[in-house]
Amino acid sequence: MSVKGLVTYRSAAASRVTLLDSLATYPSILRKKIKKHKLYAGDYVQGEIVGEQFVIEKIAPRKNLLVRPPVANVDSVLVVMAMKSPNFDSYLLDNFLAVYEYIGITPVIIFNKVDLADPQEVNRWKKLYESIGYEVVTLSALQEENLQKIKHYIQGNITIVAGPSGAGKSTLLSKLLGIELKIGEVSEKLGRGRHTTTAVTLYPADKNSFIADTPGFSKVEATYFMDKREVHRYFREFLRYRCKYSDCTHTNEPGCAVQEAVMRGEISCSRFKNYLKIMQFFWEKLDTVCKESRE
Ligand SMILES: Nc1nc2c(ncn2[C@@H]2O[C@H](COP(=O)(O)OP(=O)(O)OP(=O)(O)O)[C@@H](O)[C@H]2O)c(=O)[nH]1
Ligand SMILES: [Mg+2]
Ligand SMILES: [Zn+2]
Repeated sequence: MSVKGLVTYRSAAASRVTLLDSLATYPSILRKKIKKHKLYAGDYVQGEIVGEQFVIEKIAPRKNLLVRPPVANVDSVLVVMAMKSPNFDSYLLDNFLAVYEYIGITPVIIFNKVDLADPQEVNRWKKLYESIGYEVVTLSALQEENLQKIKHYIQGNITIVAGPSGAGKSTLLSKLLGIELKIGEVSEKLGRGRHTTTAVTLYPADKNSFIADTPGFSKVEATYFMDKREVHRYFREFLRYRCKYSDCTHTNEPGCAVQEAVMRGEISCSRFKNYLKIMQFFWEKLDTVCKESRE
């Protein structure tokens, strides 16, 4: 009998499939005739249970595929940033946001370690990103403060927890799921000569909800994923303005409505500075427009 499942574990050497109704999990193999097909965590599959194994016969078309870590059919991304220790880095966050916008997944921003941070500063950043249109949750994973606010973004979804190293992703996931994830040691690395593959596990959260931890990046560059001339499309608030040229990159073009909006204080200096840094463009007006008093 053919049954449906979800690939909840994938490494270079092995995979596991979880049945969605019972959550029973089986080691899985690909049936001979699709042996050459690629298989990822997050793949919805159809197959047969033979003995103790799930034999995959069919892999459903993917709606998306994230590369680092490799997970298919991602519905939701939580970008976790520490507000302190390490210090909040808006450039890193803006790069993360642009990348997920580019992939087509609206990220939810999680500001973690609020127990260590200045509440006013946390609030300032929260307001800024909310004004752009992002959902922002502030919490302390360690002190289990506000964790329930995240449930809403996980329900019924395949979610990945992303963000820089040390942000508290593994801590958050451990507390949320009530499991013991080894902090800083969640994704096992399999050395394969010069190729290193990361194993991915999707943990069951709520009903029909699965969530994956990811190894932290210390650096994410939007331009690694997309062409420089495209980056402006993934800074949401820029899309509210119509420049003289429809393909304006908001750098050296005349009649740039985005630069005018920065000058009027409608677009945050922090965001525009980070954008210009990605574009590696020097705007001579930046220092006068963005005085210290403006974020
Ligand atoms: N004070 C405080 N510390 C936290 C909080 N969340 C996590 N930490 C600590 O921050 C450190 C890093 O936490 P991890 O959960 O390993 O961070 P990570 O994002 O998984 O890091 P990588 O796996 O390297 O990407 C640990 O020492 C945690 O105890 C928090 O809300 N408050
Ligand atoms: Mg971790
Ligand atoms: Zn422009």
